[in-house]
Amino acid sequence: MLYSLAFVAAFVAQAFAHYTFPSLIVNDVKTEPWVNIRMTNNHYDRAPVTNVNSTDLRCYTSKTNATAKTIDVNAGSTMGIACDQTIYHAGVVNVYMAKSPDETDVADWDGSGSVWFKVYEITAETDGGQSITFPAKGLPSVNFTLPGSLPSGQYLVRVEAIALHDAEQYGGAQFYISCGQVNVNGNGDGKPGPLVAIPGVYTGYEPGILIDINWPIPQNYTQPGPVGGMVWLSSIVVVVSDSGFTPLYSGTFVNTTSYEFTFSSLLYRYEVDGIGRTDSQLLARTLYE
Ligand SMILES: [Cu+2]
Repeated sequence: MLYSLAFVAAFVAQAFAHYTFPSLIVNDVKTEPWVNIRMTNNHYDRAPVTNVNSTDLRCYTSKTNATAKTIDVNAGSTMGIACDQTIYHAGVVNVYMAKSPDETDVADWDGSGSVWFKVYEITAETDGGQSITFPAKGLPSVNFTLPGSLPSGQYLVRVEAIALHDAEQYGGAQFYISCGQVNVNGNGDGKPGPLVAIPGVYTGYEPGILIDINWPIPQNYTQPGPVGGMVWLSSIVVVVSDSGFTPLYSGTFVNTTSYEFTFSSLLYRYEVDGIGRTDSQLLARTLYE
């Protein structure tokens, strides 16, 4: 009898240590569980996805085949994705969105292809090896601002809380995932990117996924996934690559010696130094500095 009580207690503790993200927060109101978010396979046991190559890394609905009701949100507003309890484990968070193709109701769309862009992240804080902390740990929800330049239309919005407490071995990171459906209203003319496929975005060997967070204390932390934040260019013309630079964005040429681009809703104009100089390096430096 004592033995079985202990077993039950251990099982309950394990289930409690896991979590799901069943609700959106729109206009400060938390939606009912699994109404605007597709019910995930783990809605009962809360077990995470650990195989980054699985289709379940996307929306975790292979068994439920769930769809959801699409809810209106405004570009530029703050919304959230709520946990059923709090984010219990040490780890980091990414929020991705993907716009459903024209003429396709997002409720009928699976989010396949290179369609996902990152809109928000909560990374780890390090200080060169003295400590590592995880600001996402303990949060009841992940709240973020929808970019004002987000084009109107229907989107999947996907939260990914990556628990790293057992991540020192391959496949040990735990992905807590869900996908909501939103209809974005606004006049945004941004061009979200870079775009990635999910699964496909991770190999599982990224330094922010395969990592021992305990010992030795990591000196730094690299957030998994594409760079977030530098993604709202409404006048992208070309993507260029220079030796020594990762491929980056270029702007629209105003004339032969200047160009301009929009980033985070601000218009930037740069004068190019000297006739005939390519703009790519200059812009790359500008964005990174
Ligand atoms: Cu857990």
